[in-house]
Amino acid sequence: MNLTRESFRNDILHHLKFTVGKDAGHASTYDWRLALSFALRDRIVEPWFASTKDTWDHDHKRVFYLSMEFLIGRILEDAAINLGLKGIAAAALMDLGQDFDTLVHDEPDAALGNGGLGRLAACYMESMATLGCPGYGYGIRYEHGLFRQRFETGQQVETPEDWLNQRHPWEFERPESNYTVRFKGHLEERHGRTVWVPGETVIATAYDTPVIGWEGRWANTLRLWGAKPTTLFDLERFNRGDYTAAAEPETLARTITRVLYPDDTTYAGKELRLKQEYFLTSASIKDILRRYLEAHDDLTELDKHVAIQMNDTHPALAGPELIRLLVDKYNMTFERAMEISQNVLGYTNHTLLPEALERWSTWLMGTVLPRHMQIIEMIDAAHQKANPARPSSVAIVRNNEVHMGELAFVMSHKVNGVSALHTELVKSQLFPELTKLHPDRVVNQTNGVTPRRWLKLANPGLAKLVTDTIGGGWEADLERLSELEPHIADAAFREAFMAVKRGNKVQTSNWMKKVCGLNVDPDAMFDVQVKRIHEYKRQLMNVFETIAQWHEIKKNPEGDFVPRVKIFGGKSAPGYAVAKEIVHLINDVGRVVNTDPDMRGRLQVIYPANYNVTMAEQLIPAADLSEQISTAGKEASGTGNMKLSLNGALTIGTLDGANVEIREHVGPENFFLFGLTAEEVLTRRKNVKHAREAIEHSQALKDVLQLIAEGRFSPDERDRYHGLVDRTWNSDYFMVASDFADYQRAQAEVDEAFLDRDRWARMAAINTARMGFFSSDRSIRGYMDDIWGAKSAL
Ligand code: TH1
Repeated sequence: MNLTRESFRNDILHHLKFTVGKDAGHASTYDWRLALSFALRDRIVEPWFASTKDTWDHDHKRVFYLSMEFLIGRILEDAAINLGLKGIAAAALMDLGQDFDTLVHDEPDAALGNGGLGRLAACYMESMATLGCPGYGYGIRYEHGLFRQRFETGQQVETPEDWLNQRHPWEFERPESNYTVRFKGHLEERHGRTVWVPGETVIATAYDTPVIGWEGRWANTLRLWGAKPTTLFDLERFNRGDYTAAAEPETLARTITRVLYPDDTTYAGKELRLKQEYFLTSASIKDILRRYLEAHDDLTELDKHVAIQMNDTHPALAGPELIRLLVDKYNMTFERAMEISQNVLGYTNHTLLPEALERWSTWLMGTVLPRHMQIIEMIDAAHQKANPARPSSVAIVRNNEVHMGELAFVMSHKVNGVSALHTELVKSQLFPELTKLHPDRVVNQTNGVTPRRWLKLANPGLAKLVTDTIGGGWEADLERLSELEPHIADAAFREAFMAVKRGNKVQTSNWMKKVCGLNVDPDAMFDVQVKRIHEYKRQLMNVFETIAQWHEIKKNPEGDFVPRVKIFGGKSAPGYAVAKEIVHLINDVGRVVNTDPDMRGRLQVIYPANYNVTMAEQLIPAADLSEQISTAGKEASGTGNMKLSLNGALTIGTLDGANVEIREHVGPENFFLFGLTAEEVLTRRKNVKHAREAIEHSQALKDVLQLIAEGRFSPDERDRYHGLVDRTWNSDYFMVASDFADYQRAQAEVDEAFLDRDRWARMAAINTARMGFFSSDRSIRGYMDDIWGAKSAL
C-alpha cells in the first residue's frame, strides 16, 4: 500500500472538506475524527472488494454468524492498527496540528451488546477477517445500545445510550438491500398449501460495516439491520379509514430496533424481544438465500456452500425460518428442507443458567409467528418419529412452551459449548437425553479473544516489548508468545516487563484521578474484577473480603499490609434488584474505606461508572490480579479472564469455565486456585445449612456480616443491607459463605507472592507467555474445521 504521511494528510484534508464539509480553520475534534475515519475507511474498501470478488470467483464456502449482540467498542484505532497505518495516521495528524489519541478518544463506544457473548461475536468477526474465512456477521442496528451507568448516592442510575446521534462513519447504508419481515395474522389453506397472511409487516434494511483483518489482507462484512415501516400496508388501511391501524407499521418499525435488551444471561420473555429475534433471523436467512441463489440454483446443495452459526438460541428461529422458505417459497418437501437446514446450522450454547434458557409460550409464538409455530410442531414430531426412544421430557414443545434450546439442538448438525468444562456440562446436565440420541453432536470450542485489540491496541507497551523480544508476527500467531519463556530467566527482561506494567498503572492512576477524583498509588496491587454484576459472578464475595481486610487493618493499624486497590467495573441489569444492591454495597464500602485515615493507602476501592469496552482497554493492561471467582459450574467460559492473563495479571479463581484451561496452560503454580468444584457445589448445596455452617466456621466472615448488619457502611440507613445479610446466612445459593475461607486463604497467598517482586514478575510474564492458546484465531480455526467446513481464502 504505497501510502505516505503526505498523501494520507491530503486524504484527511480532502474528507474534511468534501465529506465533512469543514475547513481546517474551523474544524472541531469531531470533524477531524470523521475526516480521519473516512480516510482510513477508504483504505478498507479495496481489500473489502477484493475479498468479495475472491469469494465469488472461487465460490468459497461462506459463514454467516447470527447474533443479537455485537459489542464492538471503538473502531478507529483498531482499523488503523490492522491496516498498519497507525504510525502514518498519527504523523499526518501531527502535521495538521491534531493529536491521534485525542481523536481516538472522541469516538463513541459502540455498545450493541451486554457482555461476554456480544464481545465474543466482535472478536470472532475480527478473527474471521484475519484468517480469511469468508464470512458475514448479521445483527441488529440498535438505535440505543446498552444503557449508560451513573451512580447517584452509590446507586446505579441508567440513562439511554445514544451512539447514533453523531454521524457513524464506518457503515454504508444499503437501502436497496431490504426485506419485508412479517408478524402475526393467520394461516390459510390454498390449493393444498399453507399461506401465511401477515397482520403486521416491517422492512429490514441493511447497514454494512467492513471488518478488516490483521495487515488488511482480508475484509468481511458486518451487516446490521435497521427497521423501516412498510408504507404500502399503511396506505391500504388508511384508505379503508382505519387510521389508528394505519399508524401501526410506523410504530412497529420505530420500536423494533430501538433498544438492546439490557439483560445479560437472563431472558425477558417479552413479545418485543421475540419480534427482534425474528426480525434479525428472517432478514438474515432471506439475505443468505438471495446471496446463494445469485451463484447457484440447486437449493439442495446449500450445505456445501453455506454455514450458519447461531450465537446462543436468540436466532434459533433460523431453523423454522429456513424450512419455511424452502417449503413455502421454493417448494421443497418438509423432510428434505429439515435435513438441509440441519446440515447448514450450528448452535453455540453460552450458559446453563436456567433463567437464561429461552422459552416462549405456544400462545405467544402462535400469535406472533403462526406459521413458525406450525413448523416447530412438525420439527418436533419428525424428531420424535426418527427417535422413538426420545422421552417426552425433552420435547421441543412441552407444557405449552417452545423450548428454544431443544429447538436449536435438534435443528443443528453441531452444538458447541464455550469451554471444556462447560461443554461437558452441556452434555451431562443441560442436554443429557438429546446427547444420548446424538452422541457426536455436542463439541467444544473454547472461547478466545483477539490479540490485536486486547494486546496490540490496549497495551502498546507490552506489545512493543514482545516485538522487541521475539520479533513481529505474534499478532496473527499468538502461540509464538511461548518464545518469550526463555527470556523470563533474564533479569533485564523481567525488569522491562514490570516497567511496562508500572507504566500502565501510572497512566491508569492518572485516569482514575480524573474520573473518580481519587489519588491511587501505582505501586499498590491493582486487584481487578470487571464484568457484569451478577450473583453467580460473586462480586459480593470480593466485597466481603474487602471488608474483612478493612477490619483487619482497623484492628491493627500499625501492622504490615500489602497495599491493594480493589477495582470494580460493571453494570447491573436495570431490573435485577439483588445485583443493584451489590452495586450499592460496593459504593458504600468504597466511601467508608476511601475516607478512613487508618487505611493510609493500604486499601482503596475504585468503582468507575459505566464499564464498557473502552474502559476494559484502560483497566486490563494495568491489572496485577484478575478476579475470576464465579460459583463453579456457573460461568460457561469467561473471556475477561483471558484478556487479563494475556496482559500479565495473575488469576485468583475457581475451577470454572475457561479458568480450568487457563490454569492448565499457565501452570497451577502461576494461578491462585480456591473454592469448591462444580461437583462439590452440587453436593454441598444438599446440606440446607451450608451457609450457616460456613459462617460459624469463619470468624472473619461472621464479623463482616455483623459490620454490614450494624450499618457500618450505610450509617444513613442502618438496615439497608439486612435482607442481604439474612440471605447470606439462610440461603446463599451461590455459595459465597462456603467458599469464603478458602478465598481468604488464596488472597493471603496472593499477598505473599506480591511481596516478592521478582517472583511476581516471573509469574506474570509466564502468564503472558503461555496464553497463546486463547487467541480467537484458534477458536475460529476450530469452528472452521469442526463445524463450518470452511477454508481460509488466503
Ligand atoms: C456469556 C457467558 O456468561 C460467559 O461465561 C461466556 O464467556 C460468554 O457468554 C461468551 O461465551 C453469556 N452471555 C449471555 C447473554 C445473554 C444470554 C446468555 C448469555 S451467556 C443475553
